[in-house]
Amino acid sequence: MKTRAAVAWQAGQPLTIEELDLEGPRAGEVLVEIKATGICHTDEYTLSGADPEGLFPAVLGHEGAGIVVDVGPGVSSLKPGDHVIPLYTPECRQCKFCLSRKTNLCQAIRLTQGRGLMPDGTSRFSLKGQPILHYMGTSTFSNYIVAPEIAMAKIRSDAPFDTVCYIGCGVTTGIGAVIWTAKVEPGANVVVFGLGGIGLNVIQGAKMAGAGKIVGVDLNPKREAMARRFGMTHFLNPKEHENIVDAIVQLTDGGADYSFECIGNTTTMRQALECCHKGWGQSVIIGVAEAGKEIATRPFQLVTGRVWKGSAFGGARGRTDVPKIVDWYMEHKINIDDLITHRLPLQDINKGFELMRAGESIRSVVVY
Ligand code: NAD
Ligand code: AHE
Ligand code: ZN
Repeated sequence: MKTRAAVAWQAGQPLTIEELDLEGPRAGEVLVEIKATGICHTDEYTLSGADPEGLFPAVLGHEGAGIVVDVGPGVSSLKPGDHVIPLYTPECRQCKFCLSRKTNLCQAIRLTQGRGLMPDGTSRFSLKGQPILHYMGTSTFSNYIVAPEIAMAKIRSDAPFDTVCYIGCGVTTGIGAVIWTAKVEPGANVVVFGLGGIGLNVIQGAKMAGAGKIVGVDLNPKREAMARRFGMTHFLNPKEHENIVDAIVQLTDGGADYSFECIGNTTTMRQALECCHKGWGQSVIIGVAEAGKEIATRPFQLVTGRVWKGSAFGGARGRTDVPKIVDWYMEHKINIDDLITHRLPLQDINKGFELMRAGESIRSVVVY
């Protein structure tokens, strides 16, 4: 069949809209009509050329929602008509990682996913016979996709696609990092570096967890009002402080119980660790740093009890946890609507990237 898709031909170039050929689902795969997709900073990171796994030409996008149209042989958990959110972190429930119960990082298809291919080592997308690569196993910048059954969360059918698509990455990443990775307890002081599409969901998660002070740090003063609406109690702009770590330590009576880096900058990663409370403060890295970048701190920071951690997809086990987050949204326990600042048709997808680069949007959603 044919599918309209935004193709990334090479790093740093705008996407172009193409009519691609899409092969049907093979064993264990499903065909999904994507109804809406968010644009996450990770798409921009890969498009920029900074992702060591970034391959071109590819169909980017990993924050979608849609409807199953067809299923391949052996698919048992999904049928045509089911509403789904594609998962860049699948959940096979059989691999060593899934069975460990210690991580959400299912590795069943990670190798081929990182090479832009389906688990059998081939791509379902092509243009005039030239294969076009998948991305993160999801490629939600295409109106139709093929993906493995284990990489689909089945969700309730009354949830609107143009908001719950954000649960495919940003909402789950931010809220999950607080409740599943850090396990923030009531009264804890939380510091959030970067108040974009991820950081604002960390703030929303911290509020849900009953955090005490919730301190937001961002260079963009426009982020303050929105962050306060989601539960931030104090805002710090690093431009207004000689030493941001000292400012945080002073504000939090000795340091953060939990900090979250939601930028992808190795300098702020160090600050996020070093602003943590001596003896127990934990810093969670969510931001994705460019190829070649490394983090540094004095080991003394760890010797004296601070803990450095990371979180991917909020520690969520997608097929199990994503449907629950959709329920939270439908029950008005979490707010997604206010974070979606722009809706665009596919042909304007590059505008969505420009809005992100300019700091004008929180989330832009492409509606097919
Ligand atoms: P975004 O562009 O919406 O937000 C980034 C925010 O950081 C902006 O508000 C910007 O003003 C602020 N910022 C930039 N530089 C800063 C600095 N030096 N000091 C203070 N603030 C600064 O991006 P996003 O979609 O929220 O993504 C944030 C990061 O999280 C990215 O690196 C993205 O790749 C990563 N991410 C990781 C996961 C994961 O599973 N680990 C999931 C999604 C996104
Ligand atoms: N290819 C990148 C990896 C980037 C990365 O860390 N991705 C996160 C999700 S970001 C979503 O917006 C993730 O899930 N990581 C775990 C994994 O297995 O990729 C690089 O830098 O190499
Ligand atoms: Zn993302």
